[in-house]
Amino acid sequence: MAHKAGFVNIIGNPNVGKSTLMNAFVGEKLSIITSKAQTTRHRILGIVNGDDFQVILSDTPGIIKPAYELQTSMMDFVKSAFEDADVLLYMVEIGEKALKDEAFFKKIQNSKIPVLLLLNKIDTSDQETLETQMEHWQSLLPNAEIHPISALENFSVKEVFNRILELLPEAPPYYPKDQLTDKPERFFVNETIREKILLHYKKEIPYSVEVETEEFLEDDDIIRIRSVIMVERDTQKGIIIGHKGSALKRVGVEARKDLEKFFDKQVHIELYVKVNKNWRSNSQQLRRFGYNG
Ligand SMILES: Nc1nc2c(ncn2[C@@H]2O[C@H](COP(=O)(O)OP(=O)(O)OP(=O)(O)O)[C@@H](O)[C@H]2O)c(=O)[nH]1
Ligand SMILES: [Mg+2]
Repeated sequence: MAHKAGFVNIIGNPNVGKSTLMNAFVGEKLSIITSKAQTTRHRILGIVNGDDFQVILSDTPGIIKPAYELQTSMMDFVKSAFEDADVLLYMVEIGEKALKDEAFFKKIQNSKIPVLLLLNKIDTSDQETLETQMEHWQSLLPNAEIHPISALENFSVKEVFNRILELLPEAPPYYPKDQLTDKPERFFVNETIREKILLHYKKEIPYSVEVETEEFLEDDDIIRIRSVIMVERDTQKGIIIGHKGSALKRVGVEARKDLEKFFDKQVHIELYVKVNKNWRSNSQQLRRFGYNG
């Protein structure tokens, strides 16, 4: 059989379950997941390899109207996902009406490539709501193929994957067949730490944080990691650290446990907190953290 390969890019509003779906396809926790919007800030590749196929999935940030430069860069990642897609996975969740950004929605409506509309979180819905929602989306996007799924419960994920394989063009693999992602190890360290911050801190704190791993030393039996948690203001630094360092300690312990699973090795983490004033609006800093800036 001929070899098939291509880019399958997942886009949609914040918090609809894009990262959950990518992880379900890949079978690894490549993307962090939380119940907060704007969890994903990058375009992250997850590659699923088979003897006669290579599906290159892209998880992307949820679509928003940018208010500061970091968010502009996040939306540039979404734009790039429109440009190279062979198949577009437009994810919505039950109850949602339309994409908040008109321009992006028009792009989906006018898409020349196949669009699969994934109606996610159907585990939270009844049959009647589901049918109404399917009609609603079919009328908005007559060219899209609608698939009701639950990324969390792994419902219909396999069926969608098989449909993707049918739609992919014949092509040789773009990446080595043992490659799982385009991101380096340090990226997953940064993201795991950021996930714990999203989970345990409130209000603007998670959105003011970036993580940078300064040291990643791998021995035969242990990985030694030193990472810096960057905040925008002095007051945020105190909040991150917490009473006698207890809050920061919790972040470290939980991140270590996840990373030990991810790397299948013992992990030691040292965490520091630094103030990096207004990094979210500083092009130079953003580039340093892997955004376009
Ligand atoms: N009930 C239910 N919850 C889901 C499902 N898929 C994802 N979730 C939950 O929805 C929340 C958001 O999931 P994510 O995968 O982080 O969503 P996302 O679209 O990547 O979010 P951003 O990166 O912020 O744009 C998490 O709490 C998930 O557990 C689903 O099929 N059913
Ligand atoms: Mg995400």
